[in-house]
Amino acid sequence: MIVVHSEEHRAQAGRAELNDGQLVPCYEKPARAEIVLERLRAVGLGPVVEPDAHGEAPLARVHDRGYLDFLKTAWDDWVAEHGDIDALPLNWVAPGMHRRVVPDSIDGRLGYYSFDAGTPITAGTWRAAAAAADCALTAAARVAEGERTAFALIRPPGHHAGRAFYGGYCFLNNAAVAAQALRDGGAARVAVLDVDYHHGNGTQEIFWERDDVLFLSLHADPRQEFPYFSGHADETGEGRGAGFTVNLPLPWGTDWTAYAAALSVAAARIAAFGPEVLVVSLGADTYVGDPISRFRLQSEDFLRLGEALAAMGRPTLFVMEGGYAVDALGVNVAHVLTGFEGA
Ligand code: OKP
Ligand code: ZN
Repeated sequence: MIVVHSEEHRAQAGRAELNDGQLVPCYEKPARAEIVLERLRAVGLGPVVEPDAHGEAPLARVHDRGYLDFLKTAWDDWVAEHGDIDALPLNWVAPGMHRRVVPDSIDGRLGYYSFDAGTPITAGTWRAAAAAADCALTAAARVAEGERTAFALIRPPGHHAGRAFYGGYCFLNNAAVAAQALRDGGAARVAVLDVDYHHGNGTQEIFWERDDVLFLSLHADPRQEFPYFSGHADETGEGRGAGFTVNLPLPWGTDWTAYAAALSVAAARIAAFGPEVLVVSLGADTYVGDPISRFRLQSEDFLRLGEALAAMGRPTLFVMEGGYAVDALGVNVAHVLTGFEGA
C-alpha cells in the first residue's frame, strides 16, 4: 500500500491545550505520526513517498478564502500582539451576538474562526497543515490513477475543520479536500466514512448540502462527547444533500460487537450509494486504551475493521485522523491497513 508522508508534520508541535480546566501538554503531537511510520516500516507496509505540492487551489475548493488567509498569517499576527506563546482563542459568538463583521484584532479573529480552546496555532501550523493536505491530495491522485488503496499518514488531523473554522486539533480538512479533488478529477460519487471516535463535524458541514459526496460517521454520542453540538442521528443533510449525511452515534463503552453492527449499517448505505471512491477518515482513538476517549476496541479489532472496510469493495483512500494512545497507535493503524490488504 502506498503511504504518503511528509516530515513537515513536525512543524505543528503545540506546547499546551486547554483540557479539564488546565493547560496540559498537547495530545496531538509529532510522536503520533512517528510511531505509525516506524510500525508501517516494521511490518513492510509501503512504499513511503513524499507528497507533491498541489498549491492552494484544492484547499479553496472546500475552505473559505478569508479563513485560509487568516490561517496563513495568524501566528505572525498573534506574536506581534502577545509574543512567542501558542495562540489559543478565548471568546466565541453566543446567541444575540453576531458574526457579520470579521474582527481586526487577532484575538477576535481566533474566536471568529474556531470552536474550541484545545487547538493551538504555532509557528509551524500552516506549514504542517498544508503538507498534510498535500499528502492527502497525493494519495487521492494515486487512487484516482487506479491504485486499489493509499494511506495519507498525516497530522495535524482534519475532520473537525469546516469551511471557515478550526478546532479539535484540525485546521484543514484533509479528507474533504481529497474527496473534493476526487470529484473534480471525474469521480461522480465519493463516500467519506469517518471511523474516528469523535464526530467529523467539519466534514459534515462541508458536504451538508451535497448529494455527490455521502458522509457517514461512527462516533461517540455528542450527548456525552466532544464536539457536543454535532453528530446526532437526526442530522441527515439538507437541500440536495438531504439523506446524504449518515450519523451513527454510539455510547461510551462501545465494544467491537456493537461497533461492527453500526459499521454494517454504514456499509449497506455505501453499497446503495455506489461511490467510485471511498475515503476513510481513520482515527484509532476508538481503542480501549485511548487517554481521551471511551470506546473499548482492542488492538485485534482493528484488523477486523480493515477487513470490513475492504469488504465494501471500493477503491479506498485512508486519511489519518485521531488516536492518542501513542504506544499502541502504530500497531492499531497498521492493523487496519494490513487487515484491509489481506482481505
Ligand atoms: C480530535 B480528533 C478531552 C478534550 C478533547 C478535543 C478532542 C479532539 C479530538 N477532555 N478535546 O477527532 O481525534
Ligand atoms: Zn478523534
